Amino acid sequence: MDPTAEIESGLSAFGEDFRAQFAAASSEQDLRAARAELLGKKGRLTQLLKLMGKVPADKRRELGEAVNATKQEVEQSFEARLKELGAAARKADLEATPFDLSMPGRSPAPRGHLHPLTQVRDEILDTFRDLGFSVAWGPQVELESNNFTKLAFPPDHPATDMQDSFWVKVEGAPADARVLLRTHTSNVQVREMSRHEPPMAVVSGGAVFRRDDDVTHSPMFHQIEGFLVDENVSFAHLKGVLTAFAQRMYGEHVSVRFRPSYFPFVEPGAELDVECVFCTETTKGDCRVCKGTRWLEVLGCGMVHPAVLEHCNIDSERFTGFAFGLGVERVAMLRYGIPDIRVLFENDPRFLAQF
Ligand code: FA5
Repeated sequence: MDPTAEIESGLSAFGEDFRAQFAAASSEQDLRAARAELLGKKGRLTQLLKLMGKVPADKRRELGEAVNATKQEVEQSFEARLKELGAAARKADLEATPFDLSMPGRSPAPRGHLHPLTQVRDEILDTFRDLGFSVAWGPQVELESNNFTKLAFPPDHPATDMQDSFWVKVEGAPADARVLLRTHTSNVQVREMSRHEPPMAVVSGGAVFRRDDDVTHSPMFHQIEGFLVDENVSFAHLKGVLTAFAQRMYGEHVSVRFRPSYFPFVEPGAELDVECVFCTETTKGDCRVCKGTRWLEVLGCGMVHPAVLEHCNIDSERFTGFAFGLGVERVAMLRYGIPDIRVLFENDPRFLAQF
């Protein structure tokens, strides 16, 4: 075919096609693809232009102008369609369901916090730290001598029984070095008093173990232990420190009472009760927590038995001291009205999230 005729017919077909193609493009992406197909390096117009070299010189100018005019038309038509598509997209956007800016956002993953028992333990330790006590820690696996013997437990005391304590078999240990899971934190008394000279004021906390299991007793629970040894320490000091502690924990105006009690490692021994903070005008006499007694038992205490001081190489003629111990679970249960100790160890997030 004659190149001039070929270009002319190509241009006229082209003129009809591009309008149809642009009109059919329903997105900017489609429209740009159609344009590239027409005007791009391998596009139909470029192919026609390649024939220009074969066109006789006298026809070239006229034909060149026709090609340029077509090219311009394509560009104009492209721009017009681009505007149309843009306007349509904007209209669709405006007519779409609007964003609800008042909708609550997605909340971030919940943050964890310390276990309620750890919170209570730290609060008690902090209270004594403020009163001038230093904090010490002791092992949970302990020698019988530190847990019982040096604390003046008689060898036949029921607490030393297989039924009450968890004894640990240590291969190759001498027969007189029996080992158990500590039954209280009073082992820290023996360890600290054996290591340091008075004066000393120490508080400690941690897990202890007993063969107990009911709604208020768990085989593993936590205690806080405190003791102070110096010259001329009397029961008045014990009362002053523990009353200050009770007021800090349960309120400045809370009443306390000391009831005589027995522990082998103190003499005299006592139990500290605080006035029930759950009794109200309506529950009076029928309070679920204190069972109508109006008092809550908080801790065991007493003057350190001279035998304990001597076992730790402290001169009991010169030094005296007081000691106390309390159950952390009991404080937490009383404070939060938790009726069953086991929920403290089940780690149910529905329970823990309440603290
Ligand atoms: C003692 O353990 C003494 N060592 C406390 C002491 C220290 C007295 C220093 C004097 C001087 P007791 O066995 O009463 O005492 O235990 C203290 C507290 O631990 C109890 O009042 C109770 O709150 C808590 N407790 C005892 N057994 C359990 C248990 N199985 N589960 C949870 N708490 C318990």
